[in-house]
Amino acid sequence: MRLYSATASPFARKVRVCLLELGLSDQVELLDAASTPIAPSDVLILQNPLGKIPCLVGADGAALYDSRVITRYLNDLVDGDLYPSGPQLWDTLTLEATTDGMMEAAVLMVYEKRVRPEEKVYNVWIEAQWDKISRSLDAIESGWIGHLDGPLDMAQIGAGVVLEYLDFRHGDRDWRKGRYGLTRWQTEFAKRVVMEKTQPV
Ligand SMILES: N[C@@H](CCC(=O)N[C@@H](CS)C(=O)NCC(=O)O)C(=O)O
Repeated sequence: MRLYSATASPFARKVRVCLLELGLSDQVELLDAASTPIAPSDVLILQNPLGKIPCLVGADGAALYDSRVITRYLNDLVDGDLYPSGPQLWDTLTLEATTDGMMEAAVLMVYEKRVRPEEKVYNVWIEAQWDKISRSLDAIESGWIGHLDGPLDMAQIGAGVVLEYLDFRHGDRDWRKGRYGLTRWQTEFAKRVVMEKTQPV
C-alpha cells in the first residue's frame, strides 16, 4: 500500500500513528504529497479529487480517503481495538470528530496566513476558528478526561495529535492555560514511542 502524506500534516500523522499502533507500518510506503487548497499535488489529485492528504492507495489501486476512513479500514484489516465494538463506539467516534474538527480549524488558520495574499487575511475569521478550538478544548477538559484515560482508541490518538499540532503551529495561544487535566494527559501521551517517532517537522 502507498500513503500520500506529509510530515507536518496532523491528519496524515493520525494515520501514521495508527499504522505503528497496529503493526502495519512495514506494509505501507510513505509518499510526500504536501498540498495547499490553491496548489494541490499533481500526483495526489489523480487519487483524491479533493487534493487532500492523507490518501491511501491499496495493492489493487483503489484509493481511500479521508483520514477517518483510512484509520477505520486499517483497524478492520487487522481486527484491531482502535474502534471499540458496542455502545462505546459512539463516544470514540464523537471525540474523534471533535479532534478532527479542531485539526481542520487549526489548519485553516495556517492557510489563511500562508496561502492568502496579506491584504486579504481576515483576522475575524482566524479568531472564529480559534474559538472552535478553544470551546472544544474546554469540552474535552470538562467531559472527556475519563475517556482519554481509558483503553487506547483512535479518539485518543486524534487528541494527542491535535494538541501537539497546536504546540507546533499555534504555540503562542497557550492551549494548556487553565486546562490541568488535558495538560496532564497530553504530557504522558506525548511520551509514547509512536508519538515520538511521528513528530511533525
Ligand atoms: N477531512 C480530511 C482533511 C485532510 C486535510 O485537510 N489535509 C490537508 C493537509 S493537513 C490538505 O491536504 N489540504 C489541502 C487542501 O485543503 O486542499 C481528512 O480527515 O483527511
